[in-house]
Amino acid sequence: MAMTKRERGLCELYAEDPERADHLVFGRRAGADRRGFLKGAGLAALGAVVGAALPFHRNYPAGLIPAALAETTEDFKIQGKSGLTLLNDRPLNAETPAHLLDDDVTPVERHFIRNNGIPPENTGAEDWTLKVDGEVSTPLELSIEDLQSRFEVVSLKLQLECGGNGRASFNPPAKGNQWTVGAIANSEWTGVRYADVLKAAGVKDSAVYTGHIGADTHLSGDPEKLPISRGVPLAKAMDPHNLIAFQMNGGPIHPMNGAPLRVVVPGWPGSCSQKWLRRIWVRDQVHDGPKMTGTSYRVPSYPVAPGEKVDKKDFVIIESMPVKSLITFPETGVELSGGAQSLEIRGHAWAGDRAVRQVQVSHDFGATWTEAELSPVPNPYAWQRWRAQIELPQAGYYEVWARATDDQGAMQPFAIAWNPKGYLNNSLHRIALRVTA
Ligand SMILES: Nc1nc2c(c(=O)[nH]1)N[C@H]1C(S)=C(S)[C@@H](COP(=O)(O)O)O[C@H]1N2
Ligand SMILES: [Mo]
Repeated sequence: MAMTKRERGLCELYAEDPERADHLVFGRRAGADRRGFLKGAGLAALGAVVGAALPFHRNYPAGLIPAALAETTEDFKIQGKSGLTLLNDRPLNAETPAHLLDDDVTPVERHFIRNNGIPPENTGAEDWTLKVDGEVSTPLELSIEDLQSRFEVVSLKLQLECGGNGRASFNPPAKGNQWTVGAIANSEWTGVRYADVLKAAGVKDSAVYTGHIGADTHLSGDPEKLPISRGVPLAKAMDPHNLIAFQMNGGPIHPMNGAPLRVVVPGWPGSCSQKWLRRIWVRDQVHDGPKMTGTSYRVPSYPVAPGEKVDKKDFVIIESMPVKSLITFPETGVELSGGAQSLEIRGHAWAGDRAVRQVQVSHDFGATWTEAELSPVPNPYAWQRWRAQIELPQAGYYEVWARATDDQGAMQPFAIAWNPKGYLNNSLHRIALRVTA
């Protein structure tokens, strides 16, 4: 099923020629001030487009697509999931609208799905086995019961984000699933520490990387081909927060999220977290399974211009994901009555291998920022709740923007650092609000 999305055309219009796009959408005069200064017919047209007057219109940047126009709501039904937006049905890919990610722990039915191939039909736990081999002194073959009895069982809230989350906003567009903001989740995973299992197998000095093999099959139907097989460097593999998980939120893992056994390597691209896990192959070289090589889950090693051609040899493997935040309340597009008012904004923030230091919110197109209150993290690698109170001075159209800063001072940018495959978009999240008198 191919989905045509409304904002695609708008994004392309803006990609080609932002000034002309402003002119077409708002009637803003060509040659008018680049830094937003809408007046006369332009301002009236922008107001008509977003359905309200713009109290902070003077700050509205030129060439910016209003958040009110970049919304999609396309529900699809899959057993045990609700409210997700379908991006592709073969392989199945579905994301979660931001307002449905408001819970501290993401409910199973709202955890996004990112499949590269065809999920296995049999996901029963009874006869499932995990093999650990390669550069180890004692290769292992373990049932799920073996894992539970031989190793300490732990539960952690862990954020899992697809490396391509945010791809839909790339200009020029990048091929692949057009994730907007919802390929992120923070469920509670129960399992054994990945590191404990490696230690039990006895990692040899020759080991440098792990490789994961799952039970899903290639779209082509070729049984010799794996849809995806990625891994992590040994040092990351040994982090005690990586799990080999057999439960999700205290119950069974959803079949589309990797039942009955999966890896969860938080903070790195979701693709490191193999679902339907059958084998961990400890390697004496960087793992070279499907989607480890070429341009998959890789970015240029230096900044590139939008649309620039990049030599394959200049791509490097993505490791930690960058600092990011999401506004989960209110829902974008919400209409509030009563004119001037105070409003709570809330969401989550996370920062890959790093910690979140600060979250700020703006409701005047970035002219001023309000500090959000940040809740303590329940365990490392969980996302963090933040809340901010904003004052809306009058009826009109507002955008609320949120940006997080990590513990090394890296801040979410306003613009996207473009790369050919559309990875790592951590530009700030924007929502639209309308206030009526
Ligand atoms: N076996 C297997 N594991 C996989 C994938 C896959 O297609 N097959 N997709 C990966 C990718 S790209 C991501 S982002 C995460 C998504 O996990 P989820 O579908 O549970 O949200 O799973 C990863 N693990
Ligand atoms: Mo992914």
